[in-house]
Amino acid sequence: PAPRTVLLTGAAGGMGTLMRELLPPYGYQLRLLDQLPIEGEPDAITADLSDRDALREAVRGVDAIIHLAGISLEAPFEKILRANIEGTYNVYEAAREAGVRRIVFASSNHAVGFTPRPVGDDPLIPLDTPRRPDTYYGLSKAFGEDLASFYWDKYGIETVAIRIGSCFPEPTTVRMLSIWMSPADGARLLHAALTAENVGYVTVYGSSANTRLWWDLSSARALGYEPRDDSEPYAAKLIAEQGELEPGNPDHEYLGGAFCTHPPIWPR
Ligand code: NAI
Ligand code: 15L
Repeated sequence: PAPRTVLLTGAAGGMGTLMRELLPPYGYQLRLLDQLPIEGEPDAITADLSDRDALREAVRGVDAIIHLAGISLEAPFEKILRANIEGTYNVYEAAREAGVRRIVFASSNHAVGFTPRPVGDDPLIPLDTPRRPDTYYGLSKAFGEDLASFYWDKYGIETVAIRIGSCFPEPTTVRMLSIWMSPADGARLLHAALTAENVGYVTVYGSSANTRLWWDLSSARALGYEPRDDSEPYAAKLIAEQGELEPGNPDHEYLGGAFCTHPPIWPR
C-alpha cells in the first residue's frame, strides 16, 4: 500500500516549504519537523535532530519519512557532523526502532561534485560514477547514502537517496539550467520514491527533464518518475545576463561548480 502519513523533516526550509504545498494533493498527510518553528503550523514538531526522544515521538505511526533536514550548504565540519551525519543517523535509528519501512533521503549533487561535468558529446554522468564529494557538506551526503545502504542490507529499511540538483522555483544561474528540478517535478519524484515497490536501496539523480541535462535520469524514471518540466525557457535570458560557461569557471569544470572552489557557507 502507498504510504499515507509521512514525516517531513526540514519542513521549514526552502524545499520543505514548497513540498508542504505540493505533496498533500497526492494524498499524503504530512507530519512536519524542523528545528525552527513554522508559522501557521501549530502541530509542527519543533526539534533538533540531536533530540532522540523527539525523533522517537515524531516517527511513531508514520508510514515513511522524507528526510530533508540538515545543513544545506558548506559549514565547519563540527556543525556538519552534528546536523547531517549524527542527525541522519538519529533519524534512521528512530525509524528502525519504530519499524518505519521507507525513507527518502535528500542527498545532493555535491556527493559527486568533483566529477567533471559532461561537455559536448560526453556521456551523461552515470549513477555509479565514483563518489567525489566537493565539501564537508557533500561528504555528509556521501555518508548518508552509505548509511541508507547499510540500513537496507542490515535492517531491511528501504531508501531512495535523491542526489538533488537545484530545487528552487526558477533556475537562477547557467549551471542550474542543467541540474534544475522544478518544485512540481520535485513533488513528482518524491511521490515516485514513496510509492515505487521493492526499491531496496537506490540512488537517483533529481532534476527536471532539462534540455542541458548533465546526468542520467534513468534510475529515477525506473521508479515511475516522469518529469514534465525543462529549464530551457529560462536559458536565453540567463545566458544573455551571465554568458555561457567558459573553461576556467568552476561551473564549467565540475558538476559541483563553485562548491569545489568557493562554496557558499551556511550562515548559522
Ligand atoms: P534549507 O537549508 O532551506 O532547509 C533545511 C532545513 O533543515 C531548515 O529549515 C533547517 O532549519 C532544518 N535543519 C537544519 N539543521 C537541523 C537540525 N539539526 N535539526 C532540525 N532541523 C534542522 O535547505 P533546502 O534547500 O530546503 O534543502 C533541503 C534538503 O535537500 C537538505 O538536506 C539539502 O542538503 C538537500 N538538497 C537541497 C537542494 C536544493 O536545491 N534545494 C539541492 C541538493 C540537496
Ligand atoms: C545543494 O546541495 C544545496 O543544498 C542547494 O542550496 C544548491 O546550492 C544546490 O546544491 C546546487 O548545487 O545548486
